[in-house]
Amino acid sequence: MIMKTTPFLTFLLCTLLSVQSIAQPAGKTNRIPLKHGAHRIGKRTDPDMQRWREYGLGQFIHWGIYAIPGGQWNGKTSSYAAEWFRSSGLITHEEYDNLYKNFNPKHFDATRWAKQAKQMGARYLIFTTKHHDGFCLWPSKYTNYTIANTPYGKDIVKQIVDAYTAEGIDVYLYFSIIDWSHAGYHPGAPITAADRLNWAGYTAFDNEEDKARYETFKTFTRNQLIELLTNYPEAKGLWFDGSWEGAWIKEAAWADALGEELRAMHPGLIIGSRFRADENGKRHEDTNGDLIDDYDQRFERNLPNTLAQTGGNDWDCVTTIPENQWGYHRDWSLTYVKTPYDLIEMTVKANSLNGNLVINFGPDGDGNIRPEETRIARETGRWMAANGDAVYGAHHSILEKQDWGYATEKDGTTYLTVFNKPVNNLLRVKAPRSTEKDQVYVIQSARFRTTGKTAAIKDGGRDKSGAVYYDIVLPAEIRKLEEPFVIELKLKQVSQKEKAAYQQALT
Ligand code: JFZ
Repeated sequence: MIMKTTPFLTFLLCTLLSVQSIAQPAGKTNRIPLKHGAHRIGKRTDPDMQRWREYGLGQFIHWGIYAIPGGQWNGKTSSYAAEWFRSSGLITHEEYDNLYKNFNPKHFDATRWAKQAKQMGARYLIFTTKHHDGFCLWPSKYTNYTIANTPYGKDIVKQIVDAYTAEGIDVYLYFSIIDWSHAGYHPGAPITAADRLNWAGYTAFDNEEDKARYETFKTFTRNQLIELLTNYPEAKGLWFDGSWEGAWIKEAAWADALGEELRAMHPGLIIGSRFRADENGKRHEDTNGDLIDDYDQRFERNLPNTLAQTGGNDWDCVTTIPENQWGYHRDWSLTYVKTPYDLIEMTVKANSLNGNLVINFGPDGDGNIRPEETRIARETGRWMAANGDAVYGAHHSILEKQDWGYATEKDGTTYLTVFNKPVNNLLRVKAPRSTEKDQVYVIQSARFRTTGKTAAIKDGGRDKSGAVYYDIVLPAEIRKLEEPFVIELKLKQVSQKEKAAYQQALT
């Protein structure tokens, strides 16, 4: 049958088709050509990125002149993020911009910090070289607003890079794209939903003067990044922040070229997804849904719950210890403060979903790490030293998420990290349906990491899906534990007949 198309039918068809393509996100088959989207589909496979993937746990440090007020000024306390103190309303900009003249952290000892991070079990550090206020912890040639012009005078970034590198902890440089100290800096107009739909009509600047001044800021930003990689070649990567503002988003092409330039001068450089947007203003994931740059930079509020939510990307997640405080705040009574077990749970969860967790510290204005953080680092480290095999280099396991906690897998061992101990002391493990025909999973061996003892296991039956259940019996030494514990399992796929033999041997 030949269908006659009338102009009206053509119009109708076109409308339907175009509505369809708007309503559905661009799928893998319907790719939109991009100049400044992701330059690679899928994960990096080189040794530097492989090393990144095995870190498991990292430390973040927010340090700068905001540590001097520590959230308080003239007897008043602000619950505002301490590192944003300049905008808190408690201090004038003039007062804040002169704080650096008193920055003299006489107790600062980079080696002490690095040894503590090592003891905590951190394998990488992200360090604030420059936060939104623009103050540089290294003696940048391109501004006077640096550590060189404080009473302290010495290069802090260098001491950090040297001390952490000496402890075998890789260093990543945090760099804020927002810089309130630079005359050419401008946030641009905020990106609105309408801007996104009509990109062509969007302008970051409504006057030529701001636009011209922003060019000086771009040059300054490029100079500083090249300077950082030149001065600190041991740094493994860059962690960008403040890249959400309109003026920067509009610079997609320029930022893309800068990223390529930085990669060329520093082979293996690792850059997260918070550096640049694509030409449509899309951040993190480009217009086609592909991750921009090397890994997804997440925050605790979007710690994923399932592997599907990670999009199969490399990712890490940074977290504060008190709520929403990254820089030093004198008063930690204002919000909930995470415990070492909260942080350990986030760490194990992240690794079970193929990500790393990064715990933030905010040292004070004298260069001390506060006692609460020291205690948290020590207790986290004590647990990591005993159970780190469940984290370092361990990734998603074939076990689905279960009530008792999280499963990770490394080199054929499955690690169950138990956060919720069942009151009946039978820890039920569900092994999925086998991928081999007529086979099931058996537990070949199970061992409590804390005691080194083998676990007794009861057969827990199976369900219609073919999944098999096992009940691990928790003995008295494990029942009385008040901390998360790890069970090491060896799982094997066997025939039903062989399963019976295994079961005999185990119980
Ligand atoms: C940014 C900064 O403004 C803040 O001061 C701190 O340095 C932090 C690490 O980064 O704040 C953010 C940015 C994004 C999210 C949360 C805090 N987020 O997407 O959840």
